[in-house]
Amino acid sequence: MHAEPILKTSFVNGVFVRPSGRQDVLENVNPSDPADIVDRFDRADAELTEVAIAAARRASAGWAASNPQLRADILDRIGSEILARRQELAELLAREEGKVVREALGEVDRAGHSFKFYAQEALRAVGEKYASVRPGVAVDVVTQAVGVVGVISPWNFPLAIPAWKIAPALCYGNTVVFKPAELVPSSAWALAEIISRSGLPPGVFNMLVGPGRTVGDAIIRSEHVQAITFTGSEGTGRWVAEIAAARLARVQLEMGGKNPLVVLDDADLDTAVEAAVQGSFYSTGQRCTASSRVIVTAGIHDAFVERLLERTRALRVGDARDPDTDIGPVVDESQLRQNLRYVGLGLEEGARLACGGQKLENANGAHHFSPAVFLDVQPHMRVYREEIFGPVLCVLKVDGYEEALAAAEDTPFGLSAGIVTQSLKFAEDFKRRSSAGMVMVNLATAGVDYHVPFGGNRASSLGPREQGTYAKQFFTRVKTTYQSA
Ligand code: UN1
Repeated sequence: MHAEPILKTSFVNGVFVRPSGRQDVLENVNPSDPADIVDRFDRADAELTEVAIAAARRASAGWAASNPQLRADILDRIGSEILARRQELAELLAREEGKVVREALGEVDRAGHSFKFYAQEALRAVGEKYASVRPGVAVDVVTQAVGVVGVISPWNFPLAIPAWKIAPALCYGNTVVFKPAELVPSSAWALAEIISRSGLPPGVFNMLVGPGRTVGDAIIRSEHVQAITFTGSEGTGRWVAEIAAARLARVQLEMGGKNPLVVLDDADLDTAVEAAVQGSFYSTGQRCTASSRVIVTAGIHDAFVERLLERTRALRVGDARDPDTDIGPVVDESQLRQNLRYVGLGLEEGARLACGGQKLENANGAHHFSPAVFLDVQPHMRVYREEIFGPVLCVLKVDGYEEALAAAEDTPFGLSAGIVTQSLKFAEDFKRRSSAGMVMVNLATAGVDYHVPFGGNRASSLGPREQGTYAKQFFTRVKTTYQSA
């Protein structure tokens, strides 16, 4: 039995708006238990989005000129409350997204720490002074807020990705119109509620729960939104970029990956298996940083595969809130269908399904899917080349390091790449020659720090890096001033 939840709404101009009465209700379903409705939301529409954008616009000049101590205090307060409520927020996150609570706790911490990092950054507004080539002239270079920033975030990190976009946006003096993914509005609402009590002036932060085709579309097309930071699929990213480019708005896109993990003959077997299992299957493989291509040299291939299969078969798939669960449910039915379609495709292409890849029957109707390992994979196969966004790992057997590196590089993506080796020579060479934005040695391809640049190349990312001090490149613009004495 689940109680009928109240109707939640969007946050615009400093208040949670009254329900519209339009009866356009979004039900947030728990993927571990589809009968459990986490929350019900009154969907925002394009009109409310315009109201939010107008509020953000009005608040823009005041916030850009605000005292850095005020910004630091507010961001710190938000971070502190997130960290203080970590257990509760992690359970909510696990309940609406389906990642296990252990991982959700890590995500909540990361969100809290992002706010605290940018609280400090707010106090580090620096400029540069140059000597001019003209006598008697002084040159100053300063950075300033961009204006109104549209934040569009995906369902797989309901709190951390909004945090690492919203915190730097606010830190550098921008105002925000935030649209979370419709699959995970409850963590976003909790974040908005915390932000609503942080002391931010009305209009500086706005959150709209609603569909991409109306709310997202209005944000992307609005001439008053100067910058859009987006994380999601490559297809949607291209759509965002096209519209933004046409009106010359700034964009930052984080999209897909088909990340390689190279395992060399000299690898420590435990490290290799752990990195593969964690990188490929944790978070149900629903991470753009997941390692879905494991490229293994011939000498270690059979031993690695044997241990990998043993470990994979032992993983427990179940309810995200059960402490015994390793892999939570697939987020929804359409993602499950995609996973199953790719498993079918892999078999048609001639790869050998060594374990998993099945929908697991489940009394409560949750979408459980057993982590899959494909062997005898060829580099041209679509199952090996295209992003699936599920726990499906392809093993490619290669002869040696050079062939492994070439295989790792043979992809339209370029987000994360890993290598497991005990050789300093190969580790250094891989770090130098990999064209991925993030390179991992003896670590899983997924799982990153919050205070250093995040992002990739080619079809994975567009625009400046996220996170850390590098985020400033996207969230500020540069002004050069000349003054004659
Ligand atoms: C991580 O692997 O720790 O959408 C972060 C994603 C990424 C975040 C991954 N933007 O999966």
